[in-house]
Amino acid sequence: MSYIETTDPELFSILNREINREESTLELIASENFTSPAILEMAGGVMTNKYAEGYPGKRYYGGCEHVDEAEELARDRLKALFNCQYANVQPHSGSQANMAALMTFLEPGDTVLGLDLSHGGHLTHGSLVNFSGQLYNFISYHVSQESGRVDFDEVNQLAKKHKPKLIVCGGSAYPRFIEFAQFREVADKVGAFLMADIAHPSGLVAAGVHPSPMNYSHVVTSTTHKTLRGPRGGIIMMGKDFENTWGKVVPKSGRVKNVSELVDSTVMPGIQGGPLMHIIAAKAIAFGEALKPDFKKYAIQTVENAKYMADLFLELDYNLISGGTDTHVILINLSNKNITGKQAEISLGHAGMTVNKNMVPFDERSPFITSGIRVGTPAVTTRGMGKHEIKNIVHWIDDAINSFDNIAKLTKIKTEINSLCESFPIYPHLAH
Ligand code: DSN
Repeated sequence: MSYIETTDPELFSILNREINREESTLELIASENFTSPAILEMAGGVMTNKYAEGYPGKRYYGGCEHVDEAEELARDRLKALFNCQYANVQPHSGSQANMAALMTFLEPGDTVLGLDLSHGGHLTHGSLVNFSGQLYNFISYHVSQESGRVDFDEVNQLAKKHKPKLIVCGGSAYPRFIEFAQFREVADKVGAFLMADIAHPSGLVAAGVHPSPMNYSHVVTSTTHKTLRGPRGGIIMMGKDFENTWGKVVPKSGRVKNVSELVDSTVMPGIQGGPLMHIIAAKAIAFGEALKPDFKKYAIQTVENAKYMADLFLELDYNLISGGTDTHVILINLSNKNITGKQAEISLGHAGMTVNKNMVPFDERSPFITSGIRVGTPAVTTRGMGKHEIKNIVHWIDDAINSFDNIAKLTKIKTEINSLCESFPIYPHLAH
């Protein structure tokens, strides 16, 4: 029985429409996924009621004995998953995780290098409309026009010229492995910290199908809901904690000895108050799931599906940034297909496939129109789809792009997709 159905039919019907949308369409947004029913249950559980400002064993509120257990388990599992010495599971989101990491290592006005948003970076990597670009002197590096990969000649030049205090690597639309070792080499040359934002590939890193940043980065941030397949949230990790004696991390308090203590205090009380304990407990479930062998199979299949999808797109004369993918992300420049990213997003939406329009490197269109789309395989792989379905999906995408003004054709594709989706249910226990 649903309590929402009885107490708030209006919201119940909205919820059911969303369940039906998720079940009956193909989710191809690279940053989305479907959590397990266990994670959904915990995220909707009673721990939402608990105030627990502080950290396990050091809270500002009574009655924290059980949420302490959940947070300790989340931290321990996260450390085991990424083989790291320090973990903070409290950031409410990836942006909060990045804000805390930057505020730990930097003072306002410090110089930082980050990947340009329109070349695959992220808002929190120095965009002027974001706190990062407003508080710090971010200098953007780019991908090379020829290879679509990070232009390390430029990164080296910028590092030499601007002497950044920190370099951020990673992004939201970068189809290739993040080059942690190369970034660390640049950082060492100029005495900069290296921060790796692995929000996108963290599930692949956990499963060992993407290189790990832990031995190269001073600090690592991620979301928990993309390839990692947990509840929506953020995390901060350090492969190895180090003493605050490097002379560059400014002590926020005389009592702080290690950098991990600085990160903890920057998250809370620095930028957040009460942690979302229901979400932290749900993160613990997700990390537990990711430690199991099935998760590795899922991560391998996610990348295989993306590589196969990329090959099929290339056969159909699509222009893929960097010529393919190493991960779950494919970034397509649609300029040779006479359609904008915005038109493609709308057309695919009518056909029952969800993607997002995306700037491509050197894009001449605005972020509201764009020349590209970003496509990802984590969610369809979680549903159990493999090569056979991927082949159909690419043909449907191609048809929807070629027939973007033909509503009858798009509706026919949607019917076929609805029928495929019925064979790959996500949450049968929620069906009405
Ligand atoms: N919005 C996320 C994404 O789609 O990649 C990044 O924060």
